[in-house]
Amino acid sequence: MIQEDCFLGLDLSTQSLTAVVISLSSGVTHRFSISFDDAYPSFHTRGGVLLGESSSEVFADPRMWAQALDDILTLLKDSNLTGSIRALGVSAQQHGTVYLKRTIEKSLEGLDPALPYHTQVQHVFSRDLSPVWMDSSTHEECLEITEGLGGPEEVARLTGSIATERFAAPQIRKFWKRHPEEYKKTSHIALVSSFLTSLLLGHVAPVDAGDGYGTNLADIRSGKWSGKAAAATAPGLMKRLPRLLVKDKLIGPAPPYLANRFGFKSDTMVVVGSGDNPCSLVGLGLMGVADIHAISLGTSDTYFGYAKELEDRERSEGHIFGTADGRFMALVCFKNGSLAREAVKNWYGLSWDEFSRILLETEPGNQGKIMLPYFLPEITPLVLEPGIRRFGGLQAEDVQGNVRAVAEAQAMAMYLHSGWIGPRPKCVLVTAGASENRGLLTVISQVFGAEVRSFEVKESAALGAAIRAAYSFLNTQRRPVEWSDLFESVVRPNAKEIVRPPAEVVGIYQAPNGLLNLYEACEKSTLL
Ligand code: XUL
Repeated sequence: MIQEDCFLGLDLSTQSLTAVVISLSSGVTHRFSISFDDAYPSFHTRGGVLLGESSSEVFADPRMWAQALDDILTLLKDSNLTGSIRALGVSAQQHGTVYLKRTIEKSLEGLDPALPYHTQVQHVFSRDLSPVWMDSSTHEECLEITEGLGGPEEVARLTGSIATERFAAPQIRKFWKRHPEEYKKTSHIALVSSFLTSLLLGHVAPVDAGDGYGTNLADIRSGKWSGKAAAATAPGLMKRLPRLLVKDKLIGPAPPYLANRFGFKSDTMVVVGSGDNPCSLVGLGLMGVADIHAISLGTSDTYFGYAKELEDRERSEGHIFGTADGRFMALVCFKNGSLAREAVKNWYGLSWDEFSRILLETEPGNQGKIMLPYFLPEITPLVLEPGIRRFGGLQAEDVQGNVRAVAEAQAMAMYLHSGWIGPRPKCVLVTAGASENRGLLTVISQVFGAEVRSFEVKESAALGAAIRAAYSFLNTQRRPVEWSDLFESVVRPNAKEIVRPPAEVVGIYQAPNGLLNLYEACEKSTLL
């Protein structure tokens, strides 16, 4: 029997590791997922992370990620899938940094196929825990970097974002300031995506521009690390950074460990890894498409869209990242995503079905009742002290009012903070865990006044990583494909829900004195 070419995408998110296998004729053929809290109790994570001394410090143990990689590849092997994978790619939560000693290269070269990854790489870390994207403890370092680079506008112009608490540069600076000896012992600083890719590749992997531009360290015009930004961050940083690739490419064949331990073919290729949002852009079929935007409703909520050219816009929030085709994407990130929705659901002992039904049955505009849902410190707008604020007579015991208020707040914050990206989209694609909640899709379509679509395959980041592997592999094999060919075969057939808002409802939010205006005023009053 001739086995069809398959491609594997892995997505290491905040709470889980997911694998998606695709074939060009059948689309998504297999999905697997491992939840960190359930599978690895000895790491004591909650929601996949560990809190530091203060709740603004948030970490994860990279050994847990290595163990999860071993376990998911074993699942794929036990399902007889690894032998048909022609190329694979990694997607991962963005911004987290992994600190590696010089010995990493030797450890990866000498991996023994009888043993799992984590027992063999446990001593290669010069920093035990990796700070992740939820960490907001580096405000001071952001101010120092901003001063070093000549002000916030200059940092945003150079690197695509103002100095941002969760990004690699301020995190590295904090590590260097507090632990100079450990910093000295660090030979390589990987991002989560390049760390996982390094394990698969057998040596230290490059970083792509999707993830690399989310560091405050790259010059987004030249596509190179910025010596100036590195110098403003920590001494000797340039030589510790991996190679930066502006466009996707295959970075090597799978090493013998992958063949001998998991049954991959020795010519299985590895594509450069990327962040979960740049991968979702691909998994939603949005490469080259600027008039449709996307929302990912995961642990974080993100709003993003593709941009062919870099436009010089005044901007103090939101980010510019690279894309697989060497172009750009604009993104805004909200920390109070699924954790805020879940907290409100749990206050009232509701199921997700009941939560959704309340959103479908309650009046749009919530009779002017508003919540600012900062259960955790918020990224957009920047709120370092968490707290829930209620306005317009919203009472804590009002179940329906609070459910509607948290969903409307999240959708309105996305609308208000995404205006800088460009013309409003004609359609919004919604993905990740909560995209199966019809109530949330309906509220988003009402606030945006746009058609909203969701997909059968909610794991768009892992799917995007698989598509990126397929694209690079097939084009390198002289079997040219366009992104749109791949989207036709594996993304579009999966559309599941389409929600269109009635015109009279949109006015409730978007009219000059509508709820969006009121929400903006509430936000401003608490930020001052
Ligand atoms: C994006 C961001 C998050 C992480 C976690 O800037 O911080 O979306 O990628 O998934």
